[in-house]
Amino acid sequence: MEQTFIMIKPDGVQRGLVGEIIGRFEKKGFTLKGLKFITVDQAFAEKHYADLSAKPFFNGLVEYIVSGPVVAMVWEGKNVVTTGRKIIGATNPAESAPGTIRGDYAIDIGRNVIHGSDAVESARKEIALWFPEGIAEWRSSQHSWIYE
Ligand code: DAT
Ligand code: MG
Repeated sequence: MEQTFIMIKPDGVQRGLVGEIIGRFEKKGFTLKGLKFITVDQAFAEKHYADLSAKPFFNGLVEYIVSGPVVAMVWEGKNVVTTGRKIIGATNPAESAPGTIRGDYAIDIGRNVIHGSDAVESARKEIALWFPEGIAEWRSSQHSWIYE
């Protein structure tokens, strides 16, 4: 089953959105496979966002991610990468549809509350980076009520 890496950024934690965000993924029917509350350092944040290192906003982005604790998660389910990105909404909250997390809870692109992997391959890399110890193996008892 497909997995994605979802991270509630420091602003989401500070603003008390952790329960709301986890609830949206949970109620959709996705399965929580890993979760940690963690403050990362600059080198780690730079690794996570390595693909963006040439961007003019990179330093500000790294500074933001290290500015407080984040909630790092692995969610599992059919098409969870693409659907997770839809639940999150467009990168710039000015363009995120209402009903999406960023559309409902964010205004500035540099304070957009949440991260979600953009492809199955980047999800695999991000899960390995954030959860080197591995993740839980379990199957929800609701499985047959969510999947045909
Ligand atoms: P996403 O988080 O939707 O996958 P991304 O991977 O392109 O978007 O960029 C990572 C983060 O960097 C994004 O959530 C917010 C920040 N960012 C992206 N584009 C930006 C820009 N033009 N100005 C400021 N911050 C930006
Ligand atoms: Mg991205």
